This record gives sequence, structure tokens and C-alpha cells, in this order.
Amino acid sequence: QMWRGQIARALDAGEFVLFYQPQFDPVIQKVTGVEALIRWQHPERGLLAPDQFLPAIAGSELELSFDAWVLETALQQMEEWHASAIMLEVCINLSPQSLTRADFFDTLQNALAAHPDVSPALLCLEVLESAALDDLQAATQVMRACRSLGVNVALDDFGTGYSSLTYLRDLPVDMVKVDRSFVINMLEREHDLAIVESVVYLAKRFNKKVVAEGVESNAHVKRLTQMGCHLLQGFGIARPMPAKALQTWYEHPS
Ligand code: G
Ligand code: G
Ligand code: MN
Ligand code: NA
Repeated sequence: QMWRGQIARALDAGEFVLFYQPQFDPVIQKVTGVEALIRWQHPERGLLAPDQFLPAIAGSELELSFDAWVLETALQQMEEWHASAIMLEVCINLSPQSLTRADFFDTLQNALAAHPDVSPALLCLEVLESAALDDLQAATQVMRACRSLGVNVALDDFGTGYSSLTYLRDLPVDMVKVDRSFVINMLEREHDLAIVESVVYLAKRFNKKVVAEGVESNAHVKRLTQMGCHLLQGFGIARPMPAKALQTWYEHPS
């Protein structure tokens, strides 16, 4: 069991890193964006995945510090990539509570102001529908405020929560991410395929960008491209990787 104190200390000690997983546009055959995924480079335990430490801080003030750190780190990375003419959209994951807190808007505005060379249009905030579920009105307001700064908002893990269609209809989001649990087995399970096809169709009817996660094979790429899915993300494209590796991979795709 990780204690919050340990995690807070590790954040101060700079032990967290962002990995980046490419998002591939099958029409232009190019990677146009990445999702930032946090990892803990623990001095004794090695590289830890988010599910090994994020649950321990869920709902706490410390979780808000992580959101701010992720935002700042992503913007610094974008600035660095821009200097190498790498103009990738960067999607970050926000904790559910940030979405319903008015002060997240100030955090975002200040962070963007500190990085004037980064285009807000290249930043995307991934939020869970469960976050909106807590307080739909507050979430809608925070999303609108964030979008007024020019950043994009994506509904993450779509299809796994409750009342998904209401959220798709009512929430001011630019993008929908089809949860990987539907995508992974869609080539073997007719019902999973039906869900993926329906979500892609609906998202497009709502004029939203649609991203499939869990794209594990070339067969997935082919089927999702036929469906008209805008962006593909998964091990079949590339695994999440450190910033340096991402840049090398992007400049010299294998
Ligand atoms: O990277 P991985 O597949 O292990 O991520 C597992 C879960 O952790 C995913 O649901 C992802 O959304 C979440 N996650 C990854 N990075 C972050 C982050 O920086 N902040 C938050 N709040 N969640 C994250
Ligand atoms: O919940 P969220 O979508 O943010 O989670 C992203 C997580 O999914 C990351 O931890 C990443 O490692 C994982 N992931 C990314 N691509 C694949 C994939 O193709 N298959 C599986 N099983 N997991 C994936
Ligand atoms: Mn995500
Ligand atoms: Na997701």
C-alpha cells in the first residue's frame, strides 16, 4: 500500500514521468497526436503504472497537484517539440474532480499564459463521463470555460459509464474516445463490433472527432479505417513511450 505521503514526496522529488502514445490518422497515414500517460519511476520498484498509485490519491488535494503537474509537464514538452517542428496534439488525462472545480480553469489559463508559444488548439483534455456525472452543470461550465481558451475536450473511455448517449448529446466535447474494452475484441465478437460501429457513427453525426483505443493489430486498423474512425490509438500503432523515444519514432517510423 502506497501512502499519500510517499507519493507527495515522489512528486517533489521529480520521480514521475509522462509517456506518450501515438494517435494515427489513417486517411493521411500520419501520427497527428499523442496521449500523455503518467508513470512513476520508483527508485526501488522500477516503473509503476498509474493504477498502482493513482487510486491512493483519488479525490484528494494531492490529485489536483498531479493534474497541475501533468498539465505543466505536457506544455513544457510541447514547447520542446515545437522547437523541433513537431506539432503534435497532446491529450492529457484529468482527474474527475478537476472537471467540477472552477479553479481548474485558473490553473489552465495560468499554465497556457506561461507557455505562449504553445497553441491551445494542440492541447486536449481527456475527461471521464463519470466525472461529469458527479455534477453535470459544473462539469459543463468548466468544459465550456476551457474550450473558450481554445483547448479541446475529449470524452474518455466512452461507453463504459452510465447514460452515455445523454452525455454525448449534452456535454460540450470535441472528441470521443471509444473505450478499448470494445475495440480489443471487436474482430471476434459481433456485439463489440456493433458497439464500436455505433459509437463511431454517432460521434460523427454529432460532428465530433472519434478515436479508437485498444487498436492492437493491423486487422483493427483496417476495419476501423473502413468505418471512418478519425484516429487510431493502441499497441498495433505503438506503445506508450518516453518523450525522447517518441520523437525518434516519429521522425524515423520503423
Ligand atoms: O497508461 P495506462 O494504460 O496504464 O493508464 C491506466 C489508466 O490511468 C488509464 O485509465 C488512464 O486514463 C489513467 N491515467 C494515465 N495517466 C494519467 C494521468 O496523468 N492522470 C490521470 N488522472 N489519469 C491517468
Ligand atoms: O483509460 P485510458 O484510455 O486513458 O487508458 C490508456 C491506457 O490503455 C494506457 O495505460 C495504455 O497503456 C493502455 N493501452 C493503450 N493501448 C492499448 C492496447 O492496444 N491494448 C491494451 N490492452 N491497452 C492499451
Ligand atoms: Mn485517456
Ligand atoms: Na480511454
